[in-house]
Amino acid sequence: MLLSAIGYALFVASGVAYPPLRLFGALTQLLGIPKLFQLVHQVFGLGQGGKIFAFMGVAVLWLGGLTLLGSVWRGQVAGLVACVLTLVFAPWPVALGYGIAFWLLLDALQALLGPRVAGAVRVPARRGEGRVIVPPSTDGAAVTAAPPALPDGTRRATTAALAAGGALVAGGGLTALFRDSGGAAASAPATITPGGPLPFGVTPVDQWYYVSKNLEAFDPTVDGAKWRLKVDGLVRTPMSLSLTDLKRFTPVTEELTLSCISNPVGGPLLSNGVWVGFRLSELLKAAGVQPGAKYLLWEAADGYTESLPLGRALEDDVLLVHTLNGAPLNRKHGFPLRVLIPGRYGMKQPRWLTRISLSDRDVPGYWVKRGWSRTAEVELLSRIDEPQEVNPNVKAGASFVRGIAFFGGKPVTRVEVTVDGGKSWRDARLVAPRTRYAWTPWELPVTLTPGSYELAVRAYSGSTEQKKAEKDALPEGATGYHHFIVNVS
Ligand SMILES: Nc1nc2c(c(=O)[nH]1)N[C@H]1C(S)=C(S)[C@@H](COP(=O)(O)O)O[C@H]1N2
Ligand SMILES: [Mo]
Repeated sequence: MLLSAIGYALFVASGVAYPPLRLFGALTQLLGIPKLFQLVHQVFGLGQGGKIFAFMGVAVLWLGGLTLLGSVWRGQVAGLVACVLTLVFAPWPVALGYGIAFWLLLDALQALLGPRVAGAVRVPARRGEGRVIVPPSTDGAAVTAAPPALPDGTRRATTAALAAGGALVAGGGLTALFRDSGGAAASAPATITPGGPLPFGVTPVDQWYYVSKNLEAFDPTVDGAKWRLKVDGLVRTPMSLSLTDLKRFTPVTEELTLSCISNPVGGPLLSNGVWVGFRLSELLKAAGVQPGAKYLLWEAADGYTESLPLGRALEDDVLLVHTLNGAPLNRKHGFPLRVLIPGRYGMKQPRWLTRISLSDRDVPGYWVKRGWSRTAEVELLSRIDEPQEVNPNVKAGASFVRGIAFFGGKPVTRVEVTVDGGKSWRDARLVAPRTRYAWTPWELPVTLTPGSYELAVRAYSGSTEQKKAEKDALPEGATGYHHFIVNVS
């Protein structure tokens, strides 16, 4: 426990690798594997649930593992084992440091517990011999549980350590859960009372969807005064820009919808906002692109990486933004600077941006390495928001079917709705989006008499039809029609 706390302090203070977080990183890497990803999302839903579970698992493994080690072996041996185990997911100096620290701490602890217990410290060796008479299938945990071998002091110390560890993990989990319930509420689609106000305009910041590779508590907190944006690689003038330096670029305001590639059909992981920032092309012009540069590589304060072909990066619509809906970006959504690339899913657009580097070759980004799309181009989508899929019991009477459609930077030109499971389709009325990058709201007045109706929606962009084939989000983004049954009474 103490060691974990010191290790964590070291990590926060000076960025020394923290084994539990490394382990968590390895685990999320595993969670990116398609099958596991689907499974976790089936069990935990779309929110941060799976990640919290993984993190709690890691905390239990780490604290429980150390406690177990400490109770089975004495100082040196336990330190050695801890070191070897830590080596699996942390660099060797860190593992060695943890091994030695663990050994010293254990010895100190055992000395502190007094002579009676110090005697008990020898017990593990005896238990080691005793293991011969233990059935071969019995592992270390069972051995620890064998009461006669453990004098009271050790048992009490072990129990206390386990209890403290458990309490800490439970506490951490609970805070994480509370944070998450806030986040989940925030990412749910805005509630619609039939005939009431619609979420068709700009999504308020506190209702913006949130997705992060990090547990929310570990999202970076950037100090605006110390923050710098580095521009380097194949540029003529490498730069290091402060927040005030950014003011020299021409301000641009844009309404733009952002959508997560892992959003399922009809899902809540997209929001619409008004952003203020400046054009990336203006910054690149100031830095001067060297011949040979082919890719732009992004880096963010949380270690997130992404890349973009330079040709796309130089187009006028790629923005670096610092303001959402009239206020500076908050921590959650990327303070102080984030990237906007119309037509691509959120994963292509780092928050907490720290570095732009021009390169002659592509380096696959964080999620690309984990099996997600390299280009992440937004699929044409449409969603029914009223009636709500989660609350499909509707009172009879004059009503509307309403929703949104979206195709990145391309216009939505037609939306069709069916209330009879696809036997007949009707044109919905499109509400003109304020900019070409924002979602297109639509509505269809319908009068539903009591009965059961199968609703579905599909959108068009010119001659491009929304894909009907139902595909999971991984790896290229979900496709298929949003459809569900409503009961009218
Ligand atoms: N630095 C960083 N940027 C990131 C991510 C991240 O984990 N770290 N997640 C990406 C993903 S997958 C999405 S969908 C969007 C989500 O942005 P939001 O939570 O502000 O809506 O941020 C993107 N940018
Ligand atoms: Mo995402």
